[in-house]
Amino acid sequence: QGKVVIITGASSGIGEATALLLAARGAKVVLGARGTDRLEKLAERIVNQGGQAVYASIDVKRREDLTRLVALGCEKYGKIDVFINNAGVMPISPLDELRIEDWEAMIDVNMKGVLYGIAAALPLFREQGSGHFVTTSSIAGHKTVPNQSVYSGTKFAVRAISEGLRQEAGNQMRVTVISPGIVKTNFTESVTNSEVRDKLASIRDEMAMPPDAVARAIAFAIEQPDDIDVNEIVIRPTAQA
Ligand code: NJP
Repeated sequence: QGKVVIITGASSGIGEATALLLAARGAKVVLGARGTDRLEKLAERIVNQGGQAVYASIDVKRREDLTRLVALGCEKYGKIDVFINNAGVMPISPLDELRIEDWEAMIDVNMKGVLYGIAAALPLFREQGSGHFVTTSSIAGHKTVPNQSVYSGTKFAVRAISEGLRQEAGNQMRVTVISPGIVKTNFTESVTNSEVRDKLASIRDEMAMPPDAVARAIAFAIEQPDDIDVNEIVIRPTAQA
């Protein structure tokens, strides 16, 4: 209730579902992604439902965009309580194909984007003496499988970074990692290898859980009392091995 929550990757999937759920429960949400049209519609929908939302077009590959998002939240709502580092891409492929641009995109968005988010909010959280970082990792951040090495690497990395952050934060901040299994979202669209994309899409259509399920897990972590830190939630469809 009344928490100010920044969400990156808010224009679709898990980020959008989380924005809708948290806003319905009284949070003031600050939405960021590249797709301005979708953000505008989402913010409008939240406001029409009686909630509070602002948005900014940001690219998490640019550090200054994350700084701008934090500044927007502070300007509109006076503080930031939660920073959800959720934006991510998954253009997976076999390493032999040397899709270097895809590797770089995953490192830039999934890893450096998360670090830029931390850099944007950490000084403010220290100043406030409170704050909560939530980062969307993955089951792929626990175990890798063929074709997913680089994606997995970025998701292992953000779990490690989050755990280090938690240990350094002392009792001023909470740090939560959300590690979902397969979720029914647009994530397959970033896969440039059509064979891998089709296979992933068919697994998704067969068993993926709705993004709402992940949004509820995020809400659970955020809504704990301040002295309770949910460090990680692993959540997958029952049918996923
Ligand atoms: O996917 P999708 P998800 N700068 O594609 C944004 C992880 N995950 O909800 O910029 C800023 O619907 C993009 O917005 P736009 C996954 O790794 C998923 O599934 O407008 N934003 C969109 O809002 C990721 O970390 C599954 O294109 C950027 C959002 O990111 C997180 O869940 C399983 C951006 C992606 O939404 C959310 O992904 C798992 C940039 N440069 C982990 N690039 C799963 N779906 O199965 C992208 O284990 N975005």
